[in-house]
Amino acid sequence: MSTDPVSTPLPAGIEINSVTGAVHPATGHYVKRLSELRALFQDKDAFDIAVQERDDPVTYEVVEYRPDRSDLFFGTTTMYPGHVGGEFYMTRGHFHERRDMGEVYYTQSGLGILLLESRDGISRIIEMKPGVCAFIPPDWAHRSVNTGSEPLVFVWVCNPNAGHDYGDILKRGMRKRIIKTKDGFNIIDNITYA
Ligand code: PAN
Ligand code: ZN
Repeated sequence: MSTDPVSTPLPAGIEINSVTGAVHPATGHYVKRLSELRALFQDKDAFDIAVQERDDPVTYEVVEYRPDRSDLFFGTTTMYPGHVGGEFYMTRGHFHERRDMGEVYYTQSGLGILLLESRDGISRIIEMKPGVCAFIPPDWAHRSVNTGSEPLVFVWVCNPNAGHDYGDILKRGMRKRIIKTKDGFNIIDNITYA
């Protein structure tokens, strides 16, 4: 096999700031504000008040480095701390469109929970803390939750063709919710799971 630069990407070293999640150079970036995440939280009254009182804060942001013509891409997700009516800030959560493609989440800073759910409804959690590299098997839904008081920053690595399927999780939710307690968190059943 040749390494024709026209058909294969070249090696690159990308700087990742483990505290801010900044990626340099980056090829893409988006932010999610709290108001975009209403469907996720159980307590809609607390949600509406939180959006207004907190001035619709950025809840998480995603930065990516996507080489052309590669079978891998990676980036960071930075999740800010907070909760809505005791339910910690979380990502939307998704399955991959490609059911044969998993992912890796490597936590850089902060504390959280990676909530996983198989198609047949098995729930698993993986603690997110610096040094823990989580393996997300193909066809497991995944959502991250910041249970700490600092930003939760993790690096993810995936196939660029994996795609995101948000529909199922958005419609029915996940089976578990992560709730704030006096000195940590609790995992409870989601009573609105459809
Ligand atoms: C991650 C997620 C990112 C944001 O890059 O997309 O953490 O979470 P949501 O996409 O669920 O809002 C990933 O898992 N990519 O496949
Ligand atoms: Zn994913």
